[in-house]
Amino acid sequence: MTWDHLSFPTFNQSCTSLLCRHLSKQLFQQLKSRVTKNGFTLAQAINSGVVNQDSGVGVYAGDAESYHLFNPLFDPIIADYHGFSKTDSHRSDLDLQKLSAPNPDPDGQFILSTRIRVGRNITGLPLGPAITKIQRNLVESQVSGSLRNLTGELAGTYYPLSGMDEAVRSQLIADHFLFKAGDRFLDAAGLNRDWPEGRGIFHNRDKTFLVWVNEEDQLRIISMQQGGDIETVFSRLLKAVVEIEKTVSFMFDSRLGYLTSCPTNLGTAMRASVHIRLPLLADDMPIFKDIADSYHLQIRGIDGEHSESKSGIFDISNKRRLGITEVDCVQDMYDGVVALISREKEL
Ligand code: ADP
Ligand code: CIR
Repeated sequence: MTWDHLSFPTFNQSCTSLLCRHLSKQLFQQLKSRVTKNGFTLAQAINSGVVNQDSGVGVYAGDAESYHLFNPLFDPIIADYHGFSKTDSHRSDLDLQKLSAPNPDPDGQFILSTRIRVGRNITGLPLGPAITKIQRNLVESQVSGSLRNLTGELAGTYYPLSGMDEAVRSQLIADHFLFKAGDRFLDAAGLNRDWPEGRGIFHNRDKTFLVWVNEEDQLRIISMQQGGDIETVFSRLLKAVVEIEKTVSFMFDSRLGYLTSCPTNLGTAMRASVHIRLPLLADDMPIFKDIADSYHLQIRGIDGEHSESKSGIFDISNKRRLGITEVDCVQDMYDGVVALISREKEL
């Protein structure tokens, strides 16, 4: 679906995105002429959700200013997704001691792997949808330079996507370490411009600590490993974030927390997930979805967002990221996973 960017877009009857639910004709008229200092417009912010009518959300920010200039649209979407109202404020808590998440599956019957990531973007630059090629390349050199100083378990190597061997790239994606190319949601948001230049992946020897550079956010800092040892994965991530923040300053807003290109990632920008085998719940999706909703979980497929589940294996993660702390994000995921495992055992 294409549109002229000037007139109110048409939404299909079947569209359920937060964009189509919150963008009225009147709001479109009110916001359509606004432009941020980086030249980002309403049309660019909503293009992904207009072009991809199966979007769940459908909007992206081009810079920190977008969240203020277009707030009559962003605020209700943020409130809807995170349950975060205009008067709420964000709070960070990285204290591992406050997390209670012993391995929910010590026998390895259900959980295949655990992954926790945060998104980060550099202070003073546009976000990915509005960044220039020169700025993106600058991010890559600054971040890869900073990562080079990491030591011990976090020490690793940066691999640019440009010139990466195709077999190596495909294997990294298949093993769930690297982002895919050509995502149509990101594409319509302007996030795939100049691909693959400026993009890459850093990882340590064991691929338990990884950083994606210039994908949906400028950095995705990731800790992951096989099995269900959530506390070790969280602890490694915290260590990495603290180290990286010593040399790079990240965009942070007192109300919205860490700023990210997609409003679903605001706040902590944290997604804590397990890959988990739940074949019996998979056959009873209404119950599965009910438990997921009551524990604020999101169900994704095995290859990440917008993918399908295979062999009864799902990606289960915290849905809320804003207005709750990092510890709460992981606790949401843990509590929900314990409930899912208990139900799977009953079935
Ligand atoms: P993001 O987590 O950055 O929002 P995706 O949903 O696209 O993005 O997931 C990125 C990759 O991480 C995908 O390959 C996905 O399968 C993988 N992944 C997510 N959670 C886990 C997990 N718990 N174990 C292993 N791989 C995972
Ligand atoms: C969509 O709207 O479906 C995509 N732009 C992705 C939204 C982010 N996903 C999510 O629910 N956390």
